[in-house]
Amino acid sequence: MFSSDESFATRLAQLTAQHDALLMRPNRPLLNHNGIFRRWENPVVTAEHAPLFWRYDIDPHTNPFLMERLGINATFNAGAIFKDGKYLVVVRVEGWDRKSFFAVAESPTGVDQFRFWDYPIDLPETDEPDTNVYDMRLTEHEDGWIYGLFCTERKDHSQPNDASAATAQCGIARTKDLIDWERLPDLVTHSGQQRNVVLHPEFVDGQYALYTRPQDGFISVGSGGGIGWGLCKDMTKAEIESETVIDKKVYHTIKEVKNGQGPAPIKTEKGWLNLAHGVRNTAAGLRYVLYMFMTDLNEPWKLTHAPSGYFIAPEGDERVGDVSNVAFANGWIVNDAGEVFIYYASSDTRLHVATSTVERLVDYVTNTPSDPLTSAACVQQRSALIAKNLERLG
Ligand code: M1P
Repeated sequence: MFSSDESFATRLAQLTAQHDALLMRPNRPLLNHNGIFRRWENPVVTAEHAPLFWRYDIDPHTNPFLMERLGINATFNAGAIFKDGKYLVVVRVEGWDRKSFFAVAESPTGVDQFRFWDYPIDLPETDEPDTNVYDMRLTEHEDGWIYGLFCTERKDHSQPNDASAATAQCGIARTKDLIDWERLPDLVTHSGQQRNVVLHPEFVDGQYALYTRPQDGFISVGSGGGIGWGLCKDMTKAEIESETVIDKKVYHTIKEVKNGQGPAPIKTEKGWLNLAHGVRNTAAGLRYVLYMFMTDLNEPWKLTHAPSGYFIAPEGDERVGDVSNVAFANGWIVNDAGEVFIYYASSDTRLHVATSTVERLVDYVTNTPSDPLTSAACVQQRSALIAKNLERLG
């Protein structure tokens, strides 16, 4: 039962204290790690991080029971950027009403104390309004703009009798400060649908370069072969004439069913570090994991290194959520010390951080053997490692 002596003011004070405590809760790295990255104990942004004034009507006259009027369901799949010494994530926030929107959360440390700015992003629309927008990838382009590329989802009007039929395309907006956004026309490609489109930070052959993910349907990529690459002359009317698959789906691997570019790649002396997600099917449904690869510094459409298997897979509590068994990342940050903050979401529900360094990730990507693709070849690969180690151990 509700307590009868609990006044509006008392309950608001309790809610405020709990919320403040959550936002100020220190995070700590987990002791066990694999040498590649470290997980942190607490998720960095959860639905409970949303300000109370986004969710409650705090006027006792219009909301005497202090009810949550516009609840938040999930906070996940965030773009990320390091700006003026602050770690900023552009979070996919999903209301109880299932619609997603973008909101900036800011932290002084990158691992805790994330606090949402007062208002969500007021994203302008095109002539064809978006029904749902999500998964923004931020790119600080050498042209001086910060671009946000995201999925815009609309009803598929070619299937009027199917209330769940949708189409996915790449929406584009740009900004200088993450506050005022200019909406540009959606990307035009010659594939049926697009999701997971990411802008490369530098011009290539004098043109904008984009990672794409061509797909035939809304969920199934169908004949879409993997992560694509295409050039476009002008982001204010972006069109890609032809897409080439640079990282293809492969039978019986972590990216057998589909894959997609994560955030914009990180430039290193050895090449571009890329983070992506791979999807395979199981009897329990799709399983999403993260993997990494490196592309050539001067020809970023050429894959040079691909470590075997996954980089981050959902673990423990991460495995359960609105869409279980999903690890997904579309944002990472390199700070001035070369530390890397990988913002990954678990099961379409909450946002976590894993930390590493550019040096470690380059070592991981360039020195980890690649997937030999068959059981027998994997045994040979592992036996070679065992033999080398046993010789060393004497
Ligand atoms: O539900 C898992 C993910 O599914 C989609 O990713 P993809 O297009 O690669 O299948 C996206 O809707 C993503 O937001 C979501 O996390």
